Amino acid sequence: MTAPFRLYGAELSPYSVKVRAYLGYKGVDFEWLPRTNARQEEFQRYAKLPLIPVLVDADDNALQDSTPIIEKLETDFAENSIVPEEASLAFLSALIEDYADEWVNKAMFHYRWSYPEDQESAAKRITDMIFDGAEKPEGIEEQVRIRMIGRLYHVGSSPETAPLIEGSFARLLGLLNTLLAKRPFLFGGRPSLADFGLAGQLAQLNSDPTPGAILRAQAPNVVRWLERMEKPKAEGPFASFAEVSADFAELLRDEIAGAYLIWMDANARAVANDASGVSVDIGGTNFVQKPQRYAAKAFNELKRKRGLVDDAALAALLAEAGIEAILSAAQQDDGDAADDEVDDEGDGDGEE
Ligand SMILES: N[C@@H](CCC(=O)N[C@@H](CS)C(=O)NCC(=O)O)C(=O)O
Repeated sequence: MTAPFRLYGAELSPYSVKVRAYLGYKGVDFEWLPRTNARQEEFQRYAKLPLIPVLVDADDNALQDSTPIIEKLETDFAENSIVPEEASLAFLSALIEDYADEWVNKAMFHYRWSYPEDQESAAKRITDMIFDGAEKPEGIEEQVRIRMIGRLYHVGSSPETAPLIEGSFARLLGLLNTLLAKRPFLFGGRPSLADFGLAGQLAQLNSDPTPGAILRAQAPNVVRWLERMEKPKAEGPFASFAEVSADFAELLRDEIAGAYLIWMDANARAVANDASGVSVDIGGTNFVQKPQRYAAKAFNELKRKRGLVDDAALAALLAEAGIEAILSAAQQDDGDAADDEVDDEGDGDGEE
């Protein structure tokens, strides 16, 4: 792909903000284009699916989905790589990024659309962006609010699952706050793919009233890291796997094996069986939601990446956390079912 780029996105879209921070870090020339009503036709010309972000290059090639966008740019712009050279650390980074995209996103969507103060704040900011100074139609904020509340089921948020989702968020914050007291970024002196994925989601949570107050009260190191992640700069090299792996043991066991991968596995099975819902026990909570094809595809991609790394220390860390068991027992690739599917997409934030 060739610079300069145009990035269609939104301030309230975690995946858009993730790609924007990444482009800034790589120092490539790009223009940030909020998806306003006025730009809708232009946006639709490039978007295969009605989702942001969309990245368009100087030759009018368009790319969608934040992870493949970043992976493609990494091959074209190798300097300041966000992928640690050690394959074991690179796998941890990819795993944590996917956890952010597919699981932390549930907390983001849950807080934004479950509590009145958060709903009102997000509905106002989204419609401010869409109408971009033009007069808003009567009742439009309320329409957005109602529409997004109706989509809580798509991510599995309900009064029954709220304690699980909120507990998961609190646990993540505690672990990250400890980790980021030691280093500027997750894996050392420079940001990795995992930093960009997590910061994309957590910056949204920080901007919403209810989870933002929790972040500021309980995780000051995370708040400072989020500020760094808006325009990240390399401050030193990546650490080695041996230096940092123990710091991730709890996150891998309690969050990644204990919640996210249980859900990813159940979701992949539901998608393969064409089931109408996913229902799975996560730590004593019955977690129910609409199957998501994109997450099933991401799960296959994760298994593929795991299969590429032959490293005894990584295998030991993942086995100890209970991750190897889930990844190896998980069912076979069901192909590229997610391509061209839109029915389960678009629950990343609340854009109209
Ligand atoms: N897997 C995609 C997810 C993109 C996504 O869900 N985008 C949301 C905003 S964050 C969206 O465009 N939703 C459409 C809508 O709300 O109209 C990625 O990584 O980029």
